Amino acid sequence: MRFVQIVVLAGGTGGARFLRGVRAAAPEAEITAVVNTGDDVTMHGLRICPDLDTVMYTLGGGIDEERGWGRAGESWTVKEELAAYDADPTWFGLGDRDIATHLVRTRMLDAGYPLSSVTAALCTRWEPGVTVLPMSDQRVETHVVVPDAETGRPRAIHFQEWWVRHRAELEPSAFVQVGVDAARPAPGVVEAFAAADAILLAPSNPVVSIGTILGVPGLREGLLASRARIAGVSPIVGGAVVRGMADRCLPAMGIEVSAEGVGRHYGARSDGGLLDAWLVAEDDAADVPGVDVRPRPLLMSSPEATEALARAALDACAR
Ligand code: FO1
Repeated sequence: MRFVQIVVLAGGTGGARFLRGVRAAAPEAEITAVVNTGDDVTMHGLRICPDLDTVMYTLGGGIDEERGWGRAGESWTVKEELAAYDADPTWFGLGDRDIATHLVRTRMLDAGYPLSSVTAALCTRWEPGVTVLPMSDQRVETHVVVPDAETGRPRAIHFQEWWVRHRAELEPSAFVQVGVDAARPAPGVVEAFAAADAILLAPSNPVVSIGTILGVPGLREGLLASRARIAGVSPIVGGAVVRGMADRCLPAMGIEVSAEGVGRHYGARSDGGLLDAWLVAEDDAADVPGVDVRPRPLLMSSPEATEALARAALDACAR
């Protein structure tokens, strides 16, 4: 089946790589990426959108492949100068090239442009080959509830502090999307679902990426109203994450760290959940009632493997 309009829900590195595969598997299709903005943070006066930038840089050819975020050929002079001033936070890596993106975005946001317009403007330089939409133009920030170092009492810290400063080592008891109640899907998101003939959930973090996107009021309803079939790709292979920290997030939500656990968490569309189909690694048994479970090679170890994975996910959307 040839797809004309494909929508992909995606977070950071894994989602961006998967999108590269979708673009390769369906070069003639209109592809829309609906991207998580819960990781966004303001630092040193700059608005930073990690997942939007990772998608834009990865699809635009500017990503540092080894790090999976930030720019290739990066330098860290400003970061060193900030550290010399002991200017907090010194634990967050702002690259010199990357700062230009944050400066342009911050100036446009301050001038009143919505995040979706800012993202479109930045993408005119990078030409990602897909439409990159933030999940919402309103600010939604993921905070993580962890035990306070001194008192042990629950304290909320920004996701970036948890993930970057503490390497997700502090035990999370909850994830809170600050501002989500006042948020709405960004312009074009619900329209993209309505026009789609395939909808894919990238192998991104089910809690802080896919979960945050789906938590935007009205977004899940728009997704489920689509006539397109919805296929997800498990981010858990053999009971472990391929990359990132989903294994640190899932237990806090009572979700088993397995392809079956995440598949059941997303649920069967026929049963009020999300999935028509669920791609799992070939060695992973996953019993997800009501869902078409398809064992496939999930490791995006090469462009060819990534394209094959994207094609398998699209095949699962074919009627
Ligand atoms: N991740 C790190 O592990 N260390 C960093 O210093 C860091 C800086 C950073 C700056 C800009 C940006 O867009 C992403 C950055 N990330 C860094 C990655 C970021 O924390 C993650 O990409 C997402 O938030 C989680 O997917």
